[in-house]
Amino acid sequence: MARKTVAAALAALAGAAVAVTAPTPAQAAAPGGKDVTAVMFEWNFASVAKACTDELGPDGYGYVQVSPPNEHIQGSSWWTAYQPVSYKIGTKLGDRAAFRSMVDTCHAAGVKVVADTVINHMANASGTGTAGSPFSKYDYPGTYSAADMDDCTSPVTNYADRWNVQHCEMGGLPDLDTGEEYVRKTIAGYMNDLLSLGVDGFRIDAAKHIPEDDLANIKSRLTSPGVYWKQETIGAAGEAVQPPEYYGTGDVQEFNYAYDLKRVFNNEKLSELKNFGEDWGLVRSDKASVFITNHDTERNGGTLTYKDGAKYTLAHVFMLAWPYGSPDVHSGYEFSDKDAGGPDNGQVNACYTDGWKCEHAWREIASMVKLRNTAAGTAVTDWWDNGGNQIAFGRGDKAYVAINHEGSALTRTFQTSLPAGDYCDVQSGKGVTVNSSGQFTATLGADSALALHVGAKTCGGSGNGGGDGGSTATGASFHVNATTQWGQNIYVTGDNAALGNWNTANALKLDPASYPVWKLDVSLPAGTAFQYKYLRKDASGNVTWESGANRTATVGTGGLLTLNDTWRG
Ligand code: ARE
Ligand code: CA
Repeated sequence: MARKTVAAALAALAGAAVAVTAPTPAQAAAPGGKDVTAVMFEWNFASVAKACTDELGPDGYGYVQVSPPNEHIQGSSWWTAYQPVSYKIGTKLGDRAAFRSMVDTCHAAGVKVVADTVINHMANASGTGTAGSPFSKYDYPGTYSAADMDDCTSPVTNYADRWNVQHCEMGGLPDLDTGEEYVRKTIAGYMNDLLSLGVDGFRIDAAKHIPEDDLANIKSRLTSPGVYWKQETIGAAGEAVQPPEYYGTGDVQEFNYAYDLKRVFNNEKLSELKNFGEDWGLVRSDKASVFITNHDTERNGGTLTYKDGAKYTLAHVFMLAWPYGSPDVHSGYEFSDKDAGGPDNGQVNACYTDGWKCEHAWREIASMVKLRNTAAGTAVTDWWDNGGNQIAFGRGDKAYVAINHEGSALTRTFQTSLPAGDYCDVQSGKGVTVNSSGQFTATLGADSALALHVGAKTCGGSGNGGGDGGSTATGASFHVNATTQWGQNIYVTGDNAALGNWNTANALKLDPASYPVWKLDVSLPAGTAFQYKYLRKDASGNVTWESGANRTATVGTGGLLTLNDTWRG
């Protein structure tokens, strides 16, 4: 155990003071930039790389966050990743080469990379780590020995006591003495190694358990001391350590944001959200990292989760439209066992298979990322609510969003500040026309949303929808008779880009206005031979394909080919 002398303690304080008075480092999540992070919980590096290319880059995500990449204890539970054994890069998610390649691929797709970084503690176990290093509790050969551990070797028990929180063992995990020169140097060495591989930011796990002065000192040693940091500082009333203490080193994860939204969507009224943010006692907006759920709270019941259906989806729509903090979209997997690690050791062969939820790719969520980017820097305007669970608001002349979290449909003429013209409702994929007074009339089904922005004037992927007069348009008119349950929708996908290339995330939603017949017209060049199939998604994005073989059709030269189909259950 390192017992600090008074002189050493004073020297440490003096060093910290220098770091604290240095200019506040610039944050990578600059206002007006692409500030949405997709958190790919337990995805292996190769799968993250593919998601960057296929979805995150095209959808406008600014960042992707990956699970801890360093050596940790072995085991199938996800939480093994939070028990470090060394700072070698090597876990079931991939080795150093896979990590580097993932960073390069994400950068090529325009997506920056954030690494979840566990630097407060080491493993509470003995054995061999995921990269082959032998270790025992308090001894991690080549990285740390007992002398590098903090003075308190009993568990954190009292969150009202700063010293107990920061120097004892959180969850019984051996606590590093981050006041020590060797420990600071070693942690900075690990983070500099990640920076050398191209990493753009860090989530600092358990930041509350590390004194801010220690973090400032460690950050000052980095090759880019202004790099983006997102610090896990769970704010709770009555605790000694509070999130604003950590503003000097970066953003802080505002857990109360997610707790508040869970309460409002479950038991209160969306109309209360009119001044959501700092007025509610949340941390400074420009320092807040926010989320609807994260890997801990989706397991401990603190927040909404994919098990909450439309509420979960609509809360994301709100978060992404609302100008407070920088949002994280957690992309996880189905579980009944809270300890279970990611399916298939993190290999994602396709979204919505093997339990992967792919929240980042849900149309209702993914489509809002570009809306947020387009509206960046624009304040809320044109707020409307019904005094209950129907709200609508604009982002100046850039965007407009309506959310209906009532059990019945909402038909209304909405007042916006948008320029007149045609828009795509990126939630439903249907066109909306705003008149010269900035108004439009629309019907929103129960538990659904509508979202318009100036970056999406026409619906339908591949540049369809512009120019050509109706009489010369060719394509397919999909009609399928399909009965559904509340919250379910029918989609079509097929073997060409306009139909989403068999990717269920890009499948096209049909219109239920003639229920039980769902309809959609899709423009396709004359002569296009294609295969297609219908699928059903529930409110959480779970996909059910119709049975049987792929359907086939060929577009003629005379307008729309009408396909009268019946769902094959
Ligand atoms: C596992 C076992 C434990 C065992 C431990 C050591 O589950 O039973 O004692 O190993 O052998 C994750 C899991 C833990 C797991 C750990 C290590 O959640 O269950 O422990 O990995 O494998 C506090 C911290 C906060 C922390 C939460 C979980 O302040 O930093 O607890 N969150 C992060 C991560 C977690 C991770 C760790 C830290 C550890 O996000 O996923 O743990 O690296 C109040 C306080 C909060 C406090 C909360 C819960 O709300 O305000 O500050 O959070 O209570 O105690
Ligand atoms: Ca500590």
